[in-house]
Amino acid sequence: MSLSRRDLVGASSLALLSAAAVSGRVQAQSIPEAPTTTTNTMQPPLYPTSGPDYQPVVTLNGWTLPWRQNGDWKEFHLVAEPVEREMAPGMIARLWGYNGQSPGPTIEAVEGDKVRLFVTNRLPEHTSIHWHGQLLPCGMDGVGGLTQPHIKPGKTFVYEFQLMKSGTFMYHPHADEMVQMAMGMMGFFVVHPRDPKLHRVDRDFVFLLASYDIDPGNYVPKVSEMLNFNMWTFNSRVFPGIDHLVVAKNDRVRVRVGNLTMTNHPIHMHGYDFEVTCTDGGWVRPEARWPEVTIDIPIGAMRAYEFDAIYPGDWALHCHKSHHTMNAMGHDLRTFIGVNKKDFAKQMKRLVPGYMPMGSAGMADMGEMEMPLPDNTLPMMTGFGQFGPIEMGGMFTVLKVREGLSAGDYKDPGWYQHPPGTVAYEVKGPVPAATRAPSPTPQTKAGPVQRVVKPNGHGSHK
Ligand SMILES: [Cu+2]
Repeated sequence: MSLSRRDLVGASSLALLSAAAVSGRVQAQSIPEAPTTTTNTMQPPLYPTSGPDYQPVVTLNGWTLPWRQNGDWKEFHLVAEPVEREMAPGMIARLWGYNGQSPGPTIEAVEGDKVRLFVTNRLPEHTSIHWHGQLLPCGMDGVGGLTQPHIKPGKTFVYEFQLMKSGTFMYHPHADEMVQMAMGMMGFFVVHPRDPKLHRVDRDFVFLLASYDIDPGNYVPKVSEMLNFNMWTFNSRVFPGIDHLVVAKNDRVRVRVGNLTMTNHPIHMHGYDFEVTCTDGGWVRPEARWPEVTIDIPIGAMRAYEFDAIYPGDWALHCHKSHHTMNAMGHDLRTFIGVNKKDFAKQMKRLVPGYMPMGSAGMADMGEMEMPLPDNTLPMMTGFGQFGPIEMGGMFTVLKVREGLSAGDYKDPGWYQHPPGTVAYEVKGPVPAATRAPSPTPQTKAGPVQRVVKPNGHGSHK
């Protein structure tokens, strides 16, 4: 039987009032181990071994934090520390994160669970953790200075609360936020419904949007940046380093996205329409949903959308701000479209030996160009598909829907084998010239020629 919200609120407020009395104060020797990882490959979903059943999430290029059951409590141990994150092959960022990576591991639990979260600080400065979206006692809200003393370097704090509702939440510091979020400190917090049949899907993907400003050739983000970010990431990875979303045909799929950048991101998915079913405020009632193909993820917000994967293919999934599907570039790049680069290059080479003209017909040539780059820098647009260069970077990945994948199989199935006759193709042979549109109405001394307007609104020109 599932707990009603009323039961939960009643039971939990009692539990919360007496949490310390029930649990006793935790002693240092009973702190659970802190699992850690330094890899950036997606770990298989962590299926529950006790308690209510649920379909666990998968974290793109990430993992879920194992917990320990201790009496009534699910215990987790997060360690805030400096980490190295490969953003894509060829570029490492020196970030701050949790348990070996940025973002930190995803926390998963069930509505009604009592969770005890240990947080150890191995950063050079103090921190705290805010549990974004959770309903909890004020003193567990993690705002340094306001609801608790800061966690000093070397110290461990404990947060204890009962999970009041299922949904899509996150965690991040509420201490020196400008620095700590710019350095990559964040993670997902998914609470599954107590009733396993409620909001059940077959595959459930999570990723956080983060932005960094890392100058070409550098490793550490500039933390004072307000606007001019150059690395736009899903889970601190950029295309072509972002995992693909691998899905079996006819799966019910949920994608949960949270935004911890300083701008909004219109996330667009090709091939499907879908509905937002959950925000960090809770589940959206079915009668309040509408179809979309792009959803804006506001700053400091989460959105979860769902669809039935009935159309096989390789479908692009990306932020629709075109500069967010680019890797580091000079923002002062001049536009040379329409410039005759031969004459220009001759003059430039006299001034700048080794000057390379580019961009006079657009910038697509940069997608396949092999140009020497500074160390630890990714090409601005890169990545290859089965038909050529994809010319992307940043917030771009692929939804791969395939027939016949078994449940729990997230291996990359390779590129989609298009059925014969279903791919856009080039016309062979002469193509009729485009007909010219009628020229504007001529002016005469007597004034404009009157055009006879037919009832259907079209002019009388032949
Ligand atoms: Cu964006």
